[in-house]
Amino acid sequence: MASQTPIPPPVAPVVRPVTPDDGDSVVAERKEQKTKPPQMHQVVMLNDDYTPMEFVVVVIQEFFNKDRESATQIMLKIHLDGKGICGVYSRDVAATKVLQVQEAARQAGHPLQCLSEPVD
Ligand code: TYC
Repeated sequence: MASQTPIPPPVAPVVRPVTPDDGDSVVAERKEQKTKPPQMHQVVMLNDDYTPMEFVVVVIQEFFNKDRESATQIMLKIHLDGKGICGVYSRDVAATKVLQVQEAARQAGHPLQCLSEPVD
């Protein structure tokens, strides 16, 4: 019969004595939990030469919840400046607004364009 290696007796764990603080100790401080507000995105509408003003006003009213007066002001700003902000939202909501506008424009056969971009 093969001789078996004897199992060594259990070794007691090394317990270091608690030493007094020598001044070199570093204590990790718990960081204050700071949740940053989410990055907001603005939906920018672009001017073009073909989309009727009335269509743009209705789109701004419908998808950006503006009254007729505000929607008209925004449309005129876009018409004059080349682009304008229709609203500021979380990233997903802004992306949805862009899709809604693109789909409405496509259905109506207008080249109206808009995009979403992070607000600085
Ligand atoms: N420039 C267009 C016109 O004269 C009107 C328009 C305004 C088009 C805003 C797009 O985002 C736009 N019919």
